Amino acid sequence: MDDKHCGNILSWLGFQTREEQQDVLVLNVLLLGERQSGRSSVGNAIIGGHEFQTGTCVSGVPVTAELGVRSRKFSAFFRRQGAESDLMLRVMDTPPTKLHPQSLQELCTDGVHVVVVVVRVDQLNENSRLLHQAESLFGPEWRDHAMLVFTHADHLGEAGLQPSLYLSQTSDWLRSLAKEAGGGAFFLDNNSDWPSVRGRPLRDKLLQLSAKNHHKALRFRPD
Ligand SMILES: Nc1nc2c(ncn2[C@@H]2O[C@H](COP(=O)(O)OP(=O)(O)O)[C@@H](O)[C@H]2O)c(=O)[nH]1
Ligand SMILES: [Mg+2]
Repeated sequence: MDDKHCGNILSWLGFQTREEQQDVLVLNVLLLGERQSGRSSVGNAIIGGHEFQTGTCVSGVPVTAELGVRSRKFSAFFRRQGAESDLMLRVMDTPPTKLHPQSLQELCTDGVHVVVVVVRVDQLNENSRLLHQAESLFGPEWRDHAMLVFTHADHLGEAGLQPSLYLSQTSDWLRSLAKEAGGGAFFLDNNSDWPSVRGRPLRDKLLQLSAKNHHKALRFRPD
């Protein structure tokens, strides 16, 4: 008898398979960032695969301008109330021009648990419009659900610059956000390791941050 039939008979007899017993926590993660900031690469690290297309612009047109959601379930990722629990991450990649609350709401009807603001360390980041976008999508409480991810951290390493020194010299809005964001700041080198490996600390942070907010989701404000 194969496992499938075995499972059916067990559930017919009233037993639950391991899969059915397992608790699942679903977290919705929204990525915000300018074009070429490394947003899709961060999405891949979080998901632990190559789900989002990444790359450079061709004649100023990005390789993908779609609003995309990718999900992945991480089995037995953590324990709660003494039992193993799965973590299901639903990651939304949002090209900056497609940030309409209505379409985001349709993709994510349960709201957003964590907002990941993606910024490159090797560019001047004077413009703080991401802050205004996030604020108009969710209101001021979004900062409790925010995490700042600096990509291209390999360039800091090459320049011999410590993340703390970089933070002390970066734009005011980034320095304040790094302090105020519930999940703080995280430096990511998307060139190192496999997405599944380099994403692990990010997934841990996302889970910690959401737990700090009692897994409450932010709701989109109407237009
Ligand atoms: N050196 C380096 N390149 C990166 C890093 N993150 C992303 N990239 C590259 O930057 C380009 C744009 O990344 P992508 O994730 O597509 O950016 P998006 O337009 O914001 O979605 C791609 O060629 C990536 O491979 C990083 O941490 N270091
Ligand atoms: Mg992209």
